[in-house]
Amino acid sequence: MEDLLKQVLENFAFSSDHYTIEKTGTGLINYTYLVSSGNRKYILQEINTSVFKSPGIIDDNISAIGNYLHQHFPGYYFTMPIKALNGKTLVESGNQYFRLFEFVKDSKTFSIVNSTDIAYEAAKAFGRFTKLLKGFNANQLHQTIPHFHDLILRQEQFETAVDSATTERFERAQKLIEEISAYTWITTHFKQMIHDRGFRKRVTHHDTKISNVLFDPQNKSICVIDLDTIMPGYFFSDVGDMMRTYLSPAGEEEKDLSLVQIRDTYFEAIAEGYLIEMQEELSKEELDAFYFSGQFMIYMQALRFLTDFLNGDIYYTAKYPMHNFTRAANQLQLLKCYSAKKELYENKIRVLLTKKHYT
Ligand code: GN1
Ligand code: MG
Repeated sequence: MEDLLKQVLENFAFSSDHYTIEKTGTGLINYTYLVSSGNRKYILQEINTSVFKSPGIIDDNISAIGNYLHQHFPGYYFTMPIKALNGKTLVESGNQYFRLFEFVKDSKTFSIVNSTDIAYEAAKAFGRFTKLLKGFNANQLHQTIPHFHDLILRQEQFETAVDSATTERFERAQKLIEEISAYTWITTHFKQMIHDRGFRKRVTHHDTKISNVLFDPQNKSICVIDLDTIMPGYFFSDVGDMMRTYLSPAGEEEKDLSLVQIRDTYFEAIAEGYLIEMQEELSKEELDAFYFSGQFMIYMQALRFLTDFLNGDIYYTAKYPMHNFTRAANQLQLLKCYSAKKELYENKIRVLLTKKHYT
């Protein structure tokens, strides 16, 4: 591997005795390295091509968006990959694909949200991203993963996995399969929503976990990162993934389910941060679905983890035998806790929307 990385970096004019490489990042899909050279740092990333089958289209999307933002909002910070010596931002080496980013100076990321100010900042950053791109024709973007957040497809994939699982995996998961089936109505509801004209396709990030926002030393957001799944999509993907990943003090890896909880003030922070940017953009139908966003994303992630467990851990990196099962159980617990808040949270949104200036 080291030789391969060396070879890749040569494409960016790095000479091998002038830098060090270490593995970094918490993503479940791509492989990320921190490259240090003198007082400069870079992020080198290998794209996982079993997930992203055509890496070139990610590159096209990022440059289309980057160029638009640069032209219309020159002050907006957007991380563009660095050009290699041949002028390209995507480097292929032995059927593996890499890109290099400058490490944003003095930036940091969080892996868990531990203050409402951080949740607010992140939600505002993702809302602003979609808002600034409202004049950009989302349909010109490629689908980097076709049907990525199509819950109808995820439901079908889950049902196929239930039917084709080994007896051992099926028996281990049987109780969880039964419990998750009580939430199939979420897929039915999604189906109705996407046929409703009130729901618009916009430029959506599709992976709004907290580690995908860079913060400055004062804990203000600098920019959003991890741009691979930027595609046309619905606002509820982004809002829902924030609910999924910011509301609980324990993340999706937590095995002790009693630690999975929902924090009301974090719900408020997400809603305030996102809506300060996006309230004017969203239709009445979309605003009405604000709370549902969380159910949609938490349910979909529970399905995806359980599907992968039933399929024998072929998609998400599994570090121990029951890893994807445990992740699915964690997400189902989160879904139960979140669903218990329906009335309270729908009311919070109603109150928030009646206040004109809520900063
Ligand atoms: C994957 O690799 P990462 O952490 O950026 C996944 C997301 C899931 C997430 C769950 C392309 O994201 O959809 O929400 O894991 N990305 C892809 O942790 O499948
Ligand atoms: Mg990602």
